[in-house]
Amino acid sequence: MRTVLRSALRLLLVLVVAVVIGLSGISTPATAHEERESVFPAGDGKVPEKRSLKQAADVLVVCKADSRKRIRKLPGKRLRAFNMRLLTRCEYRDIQAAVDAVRRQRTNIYVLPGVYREQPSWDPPCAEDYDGGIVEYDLIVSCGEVVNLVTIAGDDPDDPDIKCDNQLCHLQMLGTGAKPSDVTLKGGFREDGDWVKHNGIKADRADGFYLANMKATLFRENAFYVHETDGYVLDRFEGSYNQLYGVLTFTSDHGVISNCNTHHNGDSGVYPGSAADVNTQNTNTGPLTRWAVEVKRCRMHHNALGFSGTAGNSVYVHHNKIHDNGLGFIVESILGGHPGMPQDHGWFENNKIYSNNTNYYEQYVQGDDAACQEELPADIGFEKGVVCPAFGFPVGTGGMIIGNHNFVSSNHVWDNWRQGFMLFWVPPALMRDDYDPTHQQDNSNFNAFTKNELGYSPKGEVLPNGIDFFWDEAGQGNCWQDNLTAPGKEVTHNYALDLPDCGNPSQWPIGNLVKTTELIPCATYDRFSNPDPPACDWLDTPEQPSTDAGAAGTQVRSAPLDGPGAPAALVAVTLVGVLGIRVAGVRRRQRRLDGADAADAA
Ligand SMILES: [Ca+2]
Ligand SMILES: [Ca+2]
Ligand SMILES: [Ca+2]
Repeated sequence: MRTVLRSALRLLLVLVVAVVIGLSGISTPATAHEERESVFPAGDGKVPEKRSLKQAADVLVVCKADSRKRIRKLPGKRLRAFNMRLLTRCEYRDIQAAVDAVRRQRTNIYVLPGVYREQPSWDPPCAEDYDGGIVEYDLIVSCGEVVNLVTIAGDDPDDPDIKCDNQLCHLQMLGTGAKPSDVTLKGGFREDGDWVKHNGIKADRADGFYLANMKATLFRENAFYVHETDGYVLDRFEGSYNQLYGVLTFTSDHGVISNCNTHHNGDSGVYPGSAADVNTQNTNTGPLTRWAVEVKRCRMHHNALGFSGTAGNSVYVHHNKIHDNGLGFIVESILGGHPGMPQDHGWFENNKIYSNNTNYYEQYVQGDDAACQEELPADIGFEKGVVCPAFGFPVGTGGMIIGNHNFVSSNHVWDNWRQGFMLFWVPPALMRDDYDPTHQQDNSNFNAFTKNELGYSPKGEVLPNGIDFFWDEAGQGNCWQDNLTAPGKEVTHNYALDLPDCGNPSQWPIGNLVKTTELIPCATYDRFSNPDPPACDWLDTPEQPSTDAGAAGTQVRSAPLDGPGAPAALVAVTLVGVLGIRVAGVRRRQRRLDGADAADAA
């Protein structure tokens, strides 16, 4: 009987969802980056290890005219001597020129202190016919400059696999300064005010790529980008002031992203999207023994999102500081077009996740004079810290999970004014155009939140989260256990009962649609055409919670919404809500038209 009811509910839901789409004209959010069809690498590679100058098969050196001057200012005699020695071997003024000169696998390229603009990559003859569309791998090989300042492409486009086989495999690119910013790759803007380039450095099918001690800044999309690559390390780098990501890795495996500083990016600081789906058959929830990428000892701050991963599968994220973003981190199963859906097996441990309350929507996107609405990218002020969020996500949230088997343990989480963690279900039919009825509950199940320290800083200052845990009551196998609070406080959450513990995790796959449908209006956010979606409160700054919040016995919980009439009531609520959005949307369009008429008349 229960099964029948569930199936009926599921069908009803899919129908509602279909109606929602039809009525409201919601288009599912576009992916933040237009990318070619991508596949996972074979997964037989490994994380590369740093090579010394002596261990390299070949050594190439890149420098600028003023490198000598900069080297003299470096701290430390040994570091200066090392740089001076390399300077005598310098043959290239541009990083791409050195990459093009590589003749042997396992080459080390040393990049000496300087600011690299890579002018030869700006308008090469091969890019003349490029129309701005999706860039296939063939084009990356023949003319990576269409989108990248520096391209490392390791696979022969004419062999059938995506495995690296040319001289660029196992390439190491090493900045030689004292800190990443001593070697800066700067995109920035052209004279006409447009971006110089989409990406800073792209490693494409470049197995074994190792980059260290560099900064890349001001790109239309990403500072660093690793794609279809098995085995890579990005260590000690800064990625900042980019319209999308500080670092993006996509359909890649055996990665390490470490010791980084990523800030002021319009999507996220660190984004391992569609990470290799290596645990898709694993029915255990962490800790893991195999992961696709390890992200450690990074600072991700003042981005729209600190860390994100659409289909962020098997990401091991630990010992990072994630703070002062709009949203601390998210792994999700929302956006279509990402291999490896649904998301699964993130492992988040020993991170400090705090004060993620920065509202870039109000600051820079909404309102008539909003900086992000400037026509020319050069006028927006990215280099001064203007961040233009690419998506509408709940400001004031530590971590948001829409996926399965995520293991969230021993993190320190405080001062996130809306909520510490948010566990959520999204309907695949609505978000990913996946109408297979058996997929409709493919998230969020078997997630565990254990031993997290909530609502106080490492110094012991009481700084509560709005609530510690938001759950939409959906999914099976989810549990919360042994989470710690300040003395005299209780774990706060929005569930009417006690949150299920890991001995007796959640059972009922269909959640509270009132909570779930919060997402729907917010999903219509668009930086340009819908910067302030009606009925979406995610983009408002939540009030700072009082330090009295969460005192034992003062728990505020939502009223239970169950009983036999509930599903129908919820569907009705959903429909009414959606109609509301539609009406509001029509009104707004009308207003805009009126406004245009008025402007014409004037
Ligand atoms: Ca190939
Ligand atoms: Ca190949
Ligand atoms: Ca997956």
